[in-house]
Amino acid sequence: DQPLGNDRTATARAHSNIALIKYWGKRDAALNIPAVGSISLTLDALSTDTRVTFRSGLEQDEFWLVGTRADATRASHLLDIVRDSSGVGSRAVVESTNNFPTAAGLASSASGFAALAVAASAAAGLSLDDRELSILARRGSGSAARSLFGGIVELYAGTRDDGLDSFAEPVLPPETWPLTVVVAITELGQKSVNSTAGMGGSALTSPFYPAWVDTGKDDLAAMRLAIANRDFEQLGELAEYSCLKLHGLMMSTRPALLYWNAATMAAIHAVYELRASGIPVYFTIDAGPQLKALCLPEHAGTVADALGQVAGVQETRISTLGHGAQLLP
Ligand code: 2P0
Repeated sequence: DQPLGNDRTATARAHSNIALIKYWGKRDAALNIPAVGSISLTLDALSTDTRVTFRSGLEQDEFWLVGTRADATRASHLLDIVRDSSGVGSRAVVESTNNFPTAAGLASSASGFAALAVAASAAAGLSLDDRELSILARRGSGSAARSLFGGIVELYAGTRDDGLDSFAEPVLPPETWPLTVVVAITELGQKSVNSTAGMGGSALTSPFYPAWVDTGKDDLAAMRLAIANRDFEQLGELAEYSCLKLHGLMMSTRPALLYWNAATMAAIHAVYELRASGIPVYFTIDAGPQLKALCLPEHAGTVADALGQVAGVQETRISTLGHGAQLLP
């Protein structure tokens, strides 16, 4: 379809990511500044393509997710920031597709807002550097700041009130260390409590929240060291620790955030059994019931087979580390 003469359009691709050291909680809700830093892996197998078209005469922003009109509120919030800094006044059509089945409950605000930030800023004629793009993506969703970059990535909480020191940076490029992630999907369809609401609840009600924020820096430092030493066992142990600490925080929130189902728990035990049998594999779990197993490429097939046999696991998907967000021609 040919854009109209006065359309400003751009398309970008970004990959999803999973955190090894988790982000949960904000120090500024309006500017979406995280309370703790986080470290993640960008995943090659899960990506979003987003086209943004600013079109004069449109009355409101439109968001189309895999061909279906969806709520544009959060996209509009990011588009407003781009309009404010570029002088482009028009509303926009945002069209997003995923390279994975959207019904599989893997739809990710990380890849979505990273692709939106890159496409919207380019369509509006802004030339932002990587740090500015990461901050823009963070305004849409904290985890999206990390999807700007490939490989292993750290998002800083920063200390400034304006959030200009809360951005992500690459720690290791994807080719440097061939880490592999096996995603075990235990539930088709996204039924999770929204993360923004969930983390607000944790900050307000969990007695564990102050300890979570206090200990975050130590976890980041330990993970940075494990990465610098290419120490996979240390990386895996720290990732499981951060994951279980996060879920302890979630479970101690009122009302409780209990994201696991029976298959999630069975998959945790399958990972323990694989490890007892000598295969170095570790798990992490986000704000949902899917388990992600971290391993080295030579064990990915064995890990995927074992997780695929766990009662309640619907399917598995193997991912290597992916590249950062990019504009598409
Ligand atoms: C993470 N999660 O570090 C953690 C672990 C989920 C569990 O980042 O409110 O969707 O949009 O900034 O980025 C999910 O939170 O939250 C998340 P907002 P986001 O990956």
